[in-house]
Amino acid sequence: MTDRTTGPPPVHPAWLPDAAFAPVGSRRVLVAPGPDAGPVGETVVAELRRATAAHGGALTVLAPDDTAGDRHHDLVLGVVADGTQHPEGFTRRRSGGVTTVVAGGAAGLLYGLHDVVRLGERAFGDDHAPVVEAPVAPVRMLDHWDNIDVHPVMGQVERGYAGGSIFYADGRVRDDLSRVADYARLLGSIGVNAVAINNVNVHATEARLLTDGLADVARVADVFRPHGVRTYLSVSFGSPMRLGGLATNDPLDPDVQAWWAATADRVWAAIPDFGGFVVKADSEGQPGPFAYGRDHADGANLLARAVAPHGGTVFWRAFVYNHEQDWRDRRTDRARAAYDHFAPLDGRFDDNVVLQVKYGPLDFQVREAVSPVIAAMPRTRVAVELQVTQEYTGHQKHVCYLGPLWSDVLGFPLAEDATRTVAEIASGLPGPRTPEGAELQAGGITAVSNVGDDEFWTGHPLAQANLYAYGRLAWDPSADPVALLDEWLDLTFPGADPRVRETLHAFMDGSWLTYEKYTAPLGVCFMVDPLRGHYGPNVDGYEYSKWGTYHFADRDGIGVDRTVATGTGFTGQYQAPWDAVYEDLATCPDELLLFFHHVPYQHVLKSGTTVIQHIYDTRADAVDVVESWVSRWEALRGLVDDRLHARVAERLAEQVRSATEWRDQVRTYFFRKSGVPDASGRPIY
Ligand code: GCV
Repeated sequence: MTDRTTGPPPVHPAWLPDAAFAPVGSRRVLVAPGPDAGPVGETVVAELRRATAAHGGALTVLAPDDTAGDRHHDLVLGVVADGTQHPEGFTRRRSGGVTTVVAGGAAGLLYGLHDVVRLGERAFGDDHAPVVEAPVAPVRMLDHWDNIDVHPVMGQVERGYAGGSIFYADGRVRDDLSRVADYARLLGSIGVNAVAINNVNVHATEARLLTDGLADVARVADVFRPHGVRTYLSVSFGSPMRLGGLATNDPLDPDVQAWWAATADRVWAAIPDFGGFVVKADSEGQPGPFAYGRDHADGANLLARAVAPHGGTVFWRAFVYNHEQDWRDRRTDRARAAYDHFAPLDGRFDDNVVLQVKYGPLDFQVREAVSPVIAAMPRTRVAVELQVTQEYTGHQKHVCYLGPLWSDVLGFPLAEDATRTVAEIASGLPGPRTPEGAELQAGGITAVSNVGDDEFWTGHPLAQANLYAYGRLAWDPSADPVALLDEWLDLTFPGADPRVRETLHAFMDGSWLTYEKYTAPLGVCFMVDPLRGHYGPNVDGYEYSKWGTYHFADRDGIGVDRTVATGTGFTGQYQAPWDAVYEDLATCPDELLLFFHHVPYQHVLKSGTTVIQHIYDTRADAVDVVESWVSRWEALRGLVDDRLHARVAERLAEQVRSATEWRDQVRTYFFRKSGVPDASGRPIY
């Protein structure tokens, strides 16, 4: 189907192919961006111009002093900045055969336009009452773990599975930022409004973005701005010594404070709408305040005070733990670390600090308990951090649609007697039991991006759905992730044979649970291969290492006792009722059993089967599922773009191979450990 001669293949349009704009572009459209439209308003006009030119419609752009005239339009979009609309929100209605979008500002106009694009023909159907849309979280961010230089172990994009960086090449910021512009357009269409453009592990070259590289950062910010996206930098706590030649990085040292203040002045002079800094301090070898006997409130406030005069924000990561642990030490529990470090600091952070907390207490596992830190700091702005890049979920070689995982996390009722969800905490929204007059703090929702300079953006073309779902869930955490999958399918494959949607929906819908079933069981985590960057099985890969992530399997049983009664006490970090629910074997949910308890292999799950038989059965069943995808995908040959078909086919073959390896190693490992035969009689080696 693809007709191409020479040169690099065109970049895949992801969920914004021209055809997705046909329902809007074929109509008579009026847009009134208003007097303060700015670059985002210009983007809206440009999108409509492009769509109407491609699909035979007509566009009228109303200057601020014009009146609409008496011509009939099918779609009318405008800004009414009178405070009745959320500044990033909009109201859509259909009446008298006209669809109207009234936005609170230019960003809302952009989001309203894409809302209509997503609805397609349905936006032009029967009259309906106004639908009010506004984002739940104020900041909806993507973090890039991109390096300028190619790191010898991690490559250019740390935990990146889609080629090189879209921002950097040949040791500097790219001259040609057209891929960044395409990316910015994709992000604007799903409501992402913030991007940090370099790795939180700040190496020497990237550190200089903060000083010598500012003109280049300003060029990147210029590209994001028209799509409503603010630019942030990851910065090193060690910058005063590294870049400023100071003798210390001590947060209480006046010279250090002056250095950060002067640096922030220069940043905002170059980029007046710059967002702020993301900081990984005292974490996996990055410098931090501990070296000076200071705590993380001292550290975060140092930067916060430097950026405050400019309206900047500091996203301070809570991923602080001992990465030099002795595996023989059974009392130290990495899961406890973030709470132990940060919960006592609640109330000490400045207003422009956001504590960025990974969704689980370990590290973006396929199944983890939700981090208790998120609920532990009511006087601190908290952002929850997700991982779109598939570090632990198959490196974008495996189909693993993560929408359902994030939906579970964001909707989890972690606080206030299980009435206030993670998304509500991150967005500063009250739950039903929030005390009256409580001051609620909004942090935001953030995630590690999964894109690179690959022609499909994400290596595995179907991993585009994860980026899409992330943006849509950050906008509305209550959205149904399965409906979001369908949205993505409809936009990405507009007008395709219905078998394309059916087949892809069937694969992707439950693919996270399928992945879970052939990898580490029942919330025990890890078992991934450290030597292949967390890809593929290695049951004992982390068992005798310094990283603090153990499963403790022996001949009798498996799991980590994190109870207060007999274990590490981690369950005690949860608010009611979760402390009690997780503490008690009888109430702990099956899927997290081994995260919280060490149990015998013959322990009977709520599902009625034993732990060992569950391990045997689910691994085998999951591989059967993955194998069934291959022929179903083959049947779509000719119905989707050839290159896309070939890429997915190649990745599916690898998924089958890898899932089979997982199945056979995990089943065999536990048979050899336990000596318990598989009641199903399936082969074990
Ligand atoms: C950017 C995990 C990853 C690291 C990552 C770290 C983090 O440990 O394996 O690559 O570093 O998380 O989130 O800072």
